[in-house]
Amino acid sequence: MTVQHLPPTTTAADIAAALDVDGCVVVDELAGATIDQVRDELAPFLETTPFGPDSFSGRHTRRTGGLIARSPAARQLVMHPLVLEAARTHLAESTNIQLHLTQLIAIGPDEPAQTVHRDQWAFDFFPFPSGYAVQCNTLWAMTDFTALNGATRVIPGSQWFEDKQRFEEGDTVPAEMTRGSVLFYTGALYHGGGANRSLSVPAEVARTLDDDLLRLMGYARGAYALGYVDDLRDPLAVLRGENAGMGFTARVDA
Ligand SMILES: O=C(O)CCC(=O)C(=O)O
Ligand SMILES: [Fe+2]
Repeated sequence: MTVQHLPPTTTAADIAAALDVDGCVVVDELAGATIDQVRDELAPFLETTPFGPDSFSGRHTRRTGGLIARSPAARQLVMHPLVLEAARTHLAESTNIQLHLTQLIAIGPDEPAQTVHRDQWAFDFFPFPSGYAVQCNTLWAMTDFTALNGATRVIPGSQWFEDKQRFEEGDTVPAEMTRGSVLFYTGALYHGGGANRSLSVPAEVARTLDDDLLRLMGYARGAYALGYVDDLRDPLAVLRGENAGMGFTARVDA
């Protein structure tokens, strides 16, 4: 079970074909520099957005809406010709299509995985006939999506499953993708936001801190058998890239 990736030179027909089979597909690095503009334009709004009010929205997650008004660059993503053509092809049974909502989602450290769901349940849980596409969603990666930092979890092919099913994280796979890539998925696909298990201080920030502070933060062995990395290596040495050749490769890259 994996998520198909298509190159940015792909066609709407290929995206729609992948959606028919898997219910989801990633187009790699389609956004180009627009993603930086969107990030810059939305940064002040994201900062003042409160955390979610419930576990579905995510109590460690910020959801900034109204992107059409708040970010001119986001309009380019919404109006991307390939995206629109793919959506129209996927939703061919409808006379017209309309934008449902826009959101910048920032899943914070320690956020657990979101309940696996279908986005078309937004329509009051109306039981649409199997195979009838009502939504074509796009999730643009503002940062790399990794299994560790909360990449969206999907069940490829699940658009054909029975409605109102419950799934666990273990039934899903992460839609990993690089920044600027976009995940398309149909409204019937079972999916959910991933748990963000990355550290609250990313490694690139940690590397700028003093050893004493890092040791206090946990980059230290707590006791003989507590807190070492792989072959009894000191966590601070691993962060600093020392002893890198010893034992198997450990990565502290979150
Ligand atoms: O955050 C994500 O990756 C997905 C969020 C989602 O599926 C939703 O809020 O409906
Ligand atoms: Fe969703």
